[in-house]
Amino acid sequence: MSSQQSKIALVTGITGQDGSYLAEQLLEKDYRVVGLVRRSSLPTSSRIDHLLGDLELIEGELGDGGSLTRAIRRLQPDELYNLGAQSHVQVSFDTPEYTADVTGVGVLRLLEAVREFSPQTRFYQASSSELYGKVAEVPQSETTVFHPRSPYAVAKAYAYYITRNYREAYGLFACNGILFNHESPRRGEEFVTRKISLAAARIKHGHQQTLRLGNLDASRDWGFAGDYVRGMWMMLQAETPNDFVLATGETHTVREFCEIAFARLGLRLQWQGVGVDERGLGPDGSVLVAVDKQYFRPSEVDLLLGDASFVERSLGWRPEVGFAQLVEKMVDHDLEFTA
Ligand code: NAP
Ligand code: F7E
Repeated sequence: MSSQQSKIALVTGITGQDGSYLAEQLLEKDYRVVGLVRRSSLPTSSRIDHLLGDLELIEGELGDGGSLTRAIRRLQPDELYNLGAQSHVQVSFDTPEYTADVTGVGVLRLLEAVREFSPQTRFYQASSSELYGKVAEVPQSETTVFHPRSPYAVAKAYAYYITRNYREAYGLFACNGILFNHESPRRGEEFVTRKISLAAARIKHGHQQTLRLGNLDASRDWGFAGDYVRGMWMMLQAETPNDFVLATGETHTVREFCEIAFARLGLRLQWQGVGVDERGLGPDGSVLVAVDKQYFRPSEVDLLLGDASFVERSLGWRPEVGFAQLVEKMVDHDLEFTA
């Protein structure tokens, strides 16, 4: 395809985990990829530095409708992937109003600009399994009722419904991808999987001694981000717009994630409270995982397990990377990263 015929994709949140994988995949498909980035005093492009020669970046802020409208009006993108958000659940308890504005109302700002200036644009909204919260059934599918448990999840509920509403009211091609947790070596360091893979690597190198975590019994359906961004693209190629769950269909606890991560590096784990010495180490130098209340949330999501059979039936999507493979991929990366 020549560059004149290339489809244009606008990606918000391009500097984040998913944005970087999606940009790679779109460039491989010969898209013209434009990323919306917010101004910052220091560069935030570490995840996309290897792509900078092939990408276009424009400044924009989900809290500022004018900047979004200008970008959409000028570009007239074929596809718009809204991955930008204040995406951390615990942070949303400390900044609920900001989270509502960026993660919730930001979606309305984008949809209004699309409706007004680029109604042919196909729109992807990054919805989340956090919508299920205190789950009404196991596993969770497109028909499971929502019970959000954090300001983040409530903001995502607004975003989900306004996306559906613009599809029904104005006929926009607008899809919600209800994605269960997905991780990678590019995952933010404040999310539990990356915190564990980094800690395991640093402990192996002798740079860190113990690991402090919150709720070890929380259970998540964890997949690989590269698989999930492939699903985002597939949703926007469908004949008709719809809402789709992406998940692996397996759930594992934070404790299990730790066990596989530390075993990968030949490190033995010692859970808090059993035979710990004055340095915080377990017997024979085994590594201590301590529970720290500061990481507990005011209301927790105990268990998520997704049913992705609808997307498999209708679009043929299924994940390729399994749980143990994901953990090992992250730990292997971080062993080198922290050397
Ligand atoms: P992430 O790594 O935290 O990236 C978030 C992105 O949003 C970053 O590029 C960030 O830019 C940008 N952003 C934050 N505030 C913004 C603002 N006010 N205006 C414009 N951009 C802003 O998130 P992710 O893991 O890639 O997730 C992508 C999307 O999927 C998010 O909407 C998230 O809520 C949702 N989601 C994620 C998961 C998951 O397991 N990863 C599951 C379901 C849904 P900076 O680099 O400048 O901070
Ligand atoms: O927590 C528990 C914590 O912060 C997972 C976001 O991408 O996925 C992500 O949200 C679980 C929770 O992710 C620590 O209490 C224990 O039960 O890695 P997390 P999350 O809250 O599931 C969803 C689908 C999104 O949409 C979000 O954008 O792990 N946990 N100890 C801990 N969590 C953290 N962060 N840190 C700990 O020390």
